[in-house]
Amino acid sequence: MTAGGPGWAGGVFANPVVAGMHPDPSVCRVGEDYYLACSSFEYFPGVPIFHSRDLVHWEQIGNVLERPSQLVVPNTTSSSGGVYAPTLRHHDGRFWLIVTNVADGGGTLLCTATDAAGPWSDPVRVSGVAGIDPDLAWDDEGNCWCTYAGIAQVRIDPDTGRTLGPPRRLWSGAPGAQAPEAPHLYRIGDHWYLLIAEGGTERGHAVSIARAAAPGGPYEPCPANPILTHRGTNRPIQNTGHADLVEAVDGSWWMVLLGVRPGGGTPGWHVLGRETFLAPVTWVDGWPVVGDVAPVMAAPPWPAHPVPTPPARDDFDTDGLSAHWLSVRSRPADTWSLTERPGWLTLRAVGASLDDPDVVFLGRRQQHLSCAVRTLVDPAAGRGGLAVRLDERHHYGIEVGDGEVRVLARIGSVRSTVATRPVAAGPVRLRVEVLNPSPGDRYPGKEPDALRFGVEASDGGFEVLATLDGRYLSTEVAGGFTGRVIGMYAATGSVRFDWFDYQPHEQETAPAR
Ligand code: 6LW
Repeated sequence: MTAGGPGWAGGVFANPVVAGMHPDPSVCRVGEDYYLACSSFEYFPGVPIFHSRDLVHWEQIGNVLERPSQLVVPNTTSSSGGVYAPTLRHHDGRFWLIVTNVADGGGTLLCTATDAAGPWSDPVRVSGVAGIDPDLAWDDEGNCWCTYAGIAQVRIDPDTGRTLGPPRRLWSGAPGAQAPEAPHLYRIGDHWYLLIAEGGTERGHAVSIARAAAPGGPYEPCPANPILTHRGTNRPIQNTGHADLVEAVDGSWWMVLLGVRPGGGTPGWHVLGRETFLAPVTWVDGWPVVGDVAPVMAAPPWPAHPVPTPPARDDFDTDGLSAHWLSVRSRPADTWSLTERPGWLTLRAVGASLDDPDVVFLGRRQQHLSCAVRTLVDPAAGRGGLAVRLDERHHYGIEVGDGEVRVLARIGSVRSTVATRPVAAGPVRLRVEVLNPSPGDRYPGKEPDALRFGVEASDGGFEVLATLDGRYLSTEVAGGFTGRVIGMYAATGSVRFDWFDYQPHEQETAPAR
């Protein structure tokens, strides 16, 4: 492996480059700065946005859809509904972000900003786009082309959202391929390149490409298609697809893509959702050739630009919530407060449990295969606690209230109180440990990980009340497009949290953030 530029430990970097549920990455470069956006589904705020100087270290700088005027995800929206697959571009001095909110009548939304960190505009609706995964590209005449899943294309006025002319079909990958989607269109040299995903976002996922002399085609498929797939392999990173290309400052090319890290025995369960990976790209005979997508990669030839790791503990001593905090569907102002008891987060219950679409939950993506999550909760005026959430029908939690700590599990239509223990009045430390003790153990029936729930004494001693199999909080079991989110919730009344602490167990391949 060749050593990279200065600052790369061992001349390598670790994939994924954005760990945890960060799928459908879209990337663009402005000078020496790179920006990346991902899907967010039923969570609020929507479309996390990242900045990097080296394509490997990414720092979340905001969310595109962070106001109710930009994002409506009604309570009728199912999990994995909501915000799908953005495209992020920089054109004419502005950032452009086009995305589908499938919860909102399939609306295609287009927002702009001069600073990628925001504020982003209220969305313009692009009503003539009849598909998910919209892309934006401009030709030399200034025409703006919106290409979307199918694969189809329509010319639009990006300022008003009006479509200009009828949509037309372009190219749909291999004949009969499942789910041609995730198109991105680029002018590179003399050609227009149409990059797509096909095969579905599960184990059959793949990336293919075609090229044409004009944005509307006719398109000539690459003879080497698919240019990327891990289907049928035993590689540790699976489901590779939904990619975007970027030219680095030095003229080299790179691909960001989604992939998953299944664990446990056959058939393998991935629990962190679809994550963002990086791969080098070279050009041979006018076609891109994608390098290996592996957990350890040869570093790029430029210097590393590490980003600050957010502190493990949030003490709730600030005026607002950090960009990585997620609520389910919406975050009504009267459901949370950092000032009601200064230095504490107060959550006020609406939904009665994590089964409910309007549960008041504040969490962050699980980004490490093994981690410990702790909180100090005061249940004097309500009942609530810590939960690991995949969706409404798949979650584990530990909550305190009415003089008792309870471990609760919901798996599909089965609900169970797994353990109970009396506690004295006053604040209680709750703890969840996610243990991935034997990565790579493919023994049939082996779980991908185990989750331990319990209470913590003030000296740090951990009293485990229940240990639960992690496979039931995986995408293979729950279905859909999301991954685990771990956080605090209120089931009744007002529940107060002094701090929330997320600690990776060891230095994993994935960079902490
Ligand atoms: C997204 C589609 C996909 O719209 O999954 O993997 C869908 N690809 O392109 C949801 O993320």
